[in-house]
Amino acid sequence: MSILIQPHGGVLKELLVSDKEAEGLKAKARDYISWDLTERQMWDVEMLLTGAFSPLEGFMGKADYEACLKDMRLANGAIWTMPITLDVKEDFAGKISAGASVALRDPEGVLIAVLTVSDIWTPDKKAEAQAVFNSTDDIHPGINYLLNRSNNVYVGGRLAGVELPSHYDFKYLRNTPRELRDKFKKLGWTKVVAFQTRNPMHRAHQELTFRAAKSSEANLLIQPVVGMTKPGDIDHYSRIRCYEHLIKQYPEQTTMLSLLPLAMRMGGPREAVWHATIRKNYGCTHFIVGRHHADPGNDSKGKPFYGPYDAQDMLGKFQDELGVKMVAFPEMVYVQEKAEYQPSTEIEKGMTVLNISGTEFRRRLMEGLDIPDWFSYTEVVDELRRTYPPKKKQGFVVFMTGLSGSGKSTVANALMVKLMELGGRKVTLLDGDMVRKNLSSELGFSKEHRDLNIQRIGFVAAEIAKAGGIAICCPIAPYAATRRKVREDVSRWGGFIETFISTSVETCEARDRKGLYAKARAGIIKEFTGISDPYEAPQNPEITIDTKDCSPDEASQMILLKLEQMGYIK
Ligand code: PPS
Repeated sequence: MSILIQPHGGVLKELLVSDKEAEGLKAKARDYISWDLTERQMWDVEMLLTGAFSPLEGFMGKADYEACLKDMRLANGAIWTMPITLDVKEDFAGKISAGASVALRDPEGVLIAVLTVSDIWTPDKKAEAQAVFNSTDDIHPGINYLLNRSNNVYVGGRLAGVELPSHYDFKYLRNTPRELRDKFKKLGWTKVVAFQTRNPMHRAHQELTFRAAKSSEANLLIQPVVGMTKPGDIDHYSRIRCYEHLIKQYPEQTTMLSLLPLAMRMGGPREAVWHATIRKNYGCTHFIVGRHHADPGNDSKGKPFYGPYDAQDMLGKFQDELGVKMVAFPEMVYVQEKAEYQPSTEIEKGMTVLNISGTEFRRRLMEGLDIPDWFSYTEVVDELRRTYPPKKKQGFVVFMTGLSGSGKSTVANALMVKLMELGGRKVTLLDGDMVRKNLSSELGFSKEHRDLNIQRIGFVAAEIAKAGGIAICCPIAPYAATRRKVREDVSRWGGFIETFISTSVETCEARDRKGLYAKARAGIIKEFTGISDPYEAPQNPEITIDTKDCSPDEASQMILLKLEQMGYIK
């Protein structure tokens, strides 16, 4: 079957109402119940309102959701591979019913859109994970978000857009699908091949995009994702400064850089089809899919979630019907004898192939090591070095976790003094009791309150790491998913050293310095960790210390050695 390619896209469902209607909605919305959009929902709403998610006209109702999970289509048969749902808390869902109008607001309270509710339901999230991601292993960022971060009830319904979420950065690189289609038309670009990326681009990417444009006889759109990407990715500000250096290396008039406000799910094959659908909405005719497209990496047993070419196989099945042609590429590698990049599948025998993996590149960056010219442009590397100073200059967080009385605070105090003695960075101690007094005085010890307490500690610690300082945290932090969230937040800016103070409950109870275990046993203190409340021991902490076997001096020395081994202190 030949592919029906529509230059400048298919039907766009733009959901923003006219200025006059928007004024009317703003007035009416004062009486509507409000939902404060989460970060991911903000990105989804922006994509919906601009028509980037056409043919969706709002958050999916139950029939579309079920068809999407089962058949990768909407209920009317249109291809749609990724569920786009509005997740809300149970108590909020209890206050609305079908037909209700909900004011969707940004974190500052600005009205973004009005949702007319069609469906409200409680999804089986594990079944969703299995259907969409082919796994329930929450080491996968998309599954982690679904199972551990999203709210439990889904609300579907049409959207009437009042205004797009505002962005103050790189405005000149932000285009709606309508704007891009119009630009392509004006420039006479009838064939456009889109390149998606969430990483800085180096010479291999440049060669790949050159070849893709050449082989499809199309103009090139470099459209990096600036919404949510994989935790640990390089921030979009630094990446865009890099793309702006790189774009100068392309022939003028052939290539355009534009930002994509998408929250990725790292869903491999399904995600590739979704990305291609989105590109059609932006007026592209071709879409590049390389190795490991939107790949989440390995599962908790070390096995890849998806095969390297699963995404290409999946889009291959849908491209004709979708009307977007896939430009499939193997990995590009550098051939030393030829001093050029070539597809890994086309290398002649006896040639020397050079490659630097993403992990190796980051290691070199972090350790201030050489990055060869054949790999990247000096301007790009310099830009990244500005963002990622070597580890010995970065901030970091020593996050201790363990039972009450396990010795966290004592070790933390000893460590703080030793780090201050070393000098070079400011050190802040966020002790459990201290935080509860100063930051979380209204909180108790329910799961919800404990999570809130740890999120606050994580927020402050991440800010300290961002500013290049050291934070030592020592809460109980009994829940693994919450600790993981803190790790993700901190890792954006610096090191995260999870330190499991593994002292057993028997030892802690025998010590019972504050007399709390006795009170917990007597039932005077409820929900006491280790006695009447759970503690999920870390599975892969950077360091484990049992204070039964060592003094605070020795324990803090062990942490210092670990920090030195990891490169954070000299
Ligand atoms: S949590 O779960 O991380 O929010 O707990 P955290 O803020 O670290 O707890 C700080 C101290 O509160 C005392 N305490 C309790 N701990 C556990 N369970 C219950 N129900 C409880 N009630 C009070 C306890 O002494 C914790 O101090 P540490 O420093 O860990 O001994």
